[in-house]
Amino acid sequence: RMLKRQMMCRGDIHRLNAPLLAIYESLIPPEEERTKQKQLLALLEKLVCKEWPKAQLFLYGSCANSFGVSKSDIDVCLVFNEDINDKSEILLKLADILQSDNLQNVQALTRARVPIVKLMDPATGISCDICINNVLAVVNTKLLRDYAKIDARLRQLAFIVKHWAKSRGVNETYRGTLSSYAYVLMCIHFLQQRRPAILPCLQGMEKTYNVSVDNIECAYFDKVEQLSNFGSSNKETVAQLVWGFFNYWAYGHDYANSVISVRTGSIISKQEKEWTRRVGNDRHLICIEDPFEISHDLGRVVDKFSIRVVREEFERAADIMQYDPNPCVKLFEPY
Ligand code: 3AT
Ligand code: MG
Repeated sequence: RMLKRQMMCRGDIHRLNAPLLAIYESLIPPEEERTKQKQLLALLEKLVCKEWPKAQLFLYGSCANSFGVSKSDIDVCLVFNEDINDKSEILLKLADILQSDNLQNVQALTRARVPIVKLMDPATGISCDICINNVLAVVNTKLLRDYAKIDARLRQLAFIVKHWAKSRGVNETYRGTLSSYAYVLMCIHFLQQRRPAILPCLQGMEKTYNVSVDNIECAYFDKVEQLSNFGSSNKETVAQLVWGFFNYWAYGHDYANSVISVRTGSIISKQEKEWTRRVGNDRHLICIEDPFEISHDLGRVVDKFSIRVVREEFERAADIMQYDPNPCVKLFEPY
C-alpha cells in the first residue's frame, strides 16, 4: 500500500522546483568567502613552512569538495612525507606556533578520534580544523568534487539534503546520526541509480587517477570534463530528485539487507560484506560503504535509538514532499 501510494510523485511537483533552487542558490558561498579561505591557507602555509619546510597543506571536506555552504568552517590537512607515530607532539608544536601568531581560540585536541588543532582567524573570521596525514580524506574530497562537476543536479540535491539534515538535527555523528560526507555519498549513489543514470560510476571506469594511500589503492576516472553530457538524457528536475531521494530512504531502501556502494555504482548485500552482525560498536543499521576504505561503513555511528530518529525524519520529509502545501518551509523547520 505504502509503495503504491509512494510510486507516484505529486502532480504539482514541478511547482517546487523554483523555490528549491532558490534555497540552493541562497546557500552557495559568495566569492569573497573563497578569497578569505585562500588568504587564511596562505598564512597557515607560511607559518607551517618555517617549522617544517617539506610539509604540505591541503584543504579537504566541504571547503574543497564543492558541497560547502556559506559560512562553513574549513578543514585543513597537514601532510608529511613520512609516517608520524606521535601526532600529539606535532599538534602541540603546531598549536604553539599558531598561538604566537595571534590566531585565536587555538586548541590542540590530541585525544579526539581524528586528532586536530582548532583555531579562529580574527582577520577573516574563519574557523579551521587542522589534522595530520589524513590523506584519504584529501583523496575522497577530490572524488566528491569530481562527481559534482559531472551534473549540476548533484550539488543542488546535496545542498538541500545537507540543509535539511542540519535543520532537523540529523547531521551529528556524536549523537548517532550521519556525517555530511555520508549524506553526499547517499546523493551520489541515488543519482547513479536513476534510469537513465544521472551520474556514472567513476571507480568502474578507466583509471586515469591512481594513488596509493595507507595501502589502499584509490583509482578512478577523473577526466570528468569529458562526461559533462552524461546525465543529459535524464530530464528529472531537482524537485523530483528531492522527492525521490526522501522516498527512497523512507520507503524504498531495504535496511535489513542492503549496502549502498558508490564504488560499484550499485547496491550490494550486507551478507557479502559480512555486515550482518554487530561487531563491537558497529551495528550496521544503515549501511553506506566508504568508496576507498571499503571495510568502513559510514553508517556505523548509527545506533538502535538514532536509527529510528533518522528513519522517522526520512519519512517525515517524504510525506512533506508528497502532501504538504508548503514543503519548502516545512521541510527545513527546526526540530
Ligand atoms: P560540513 O559542511 O562541514 O558539514 P564536510 O563535507 O566538511 O561537511 P565533515 O565535516 O563531516 O564533512 O567531514 C570533513 C571531511 O572529512 C569530509 C571527508 O573528506 C572526510 N570524512 C569525514 N568523515 C569521514 C569518514 N567517516 N571516513 C572518511 N572520511 C571522512
Ligand atoms: Mg567540515
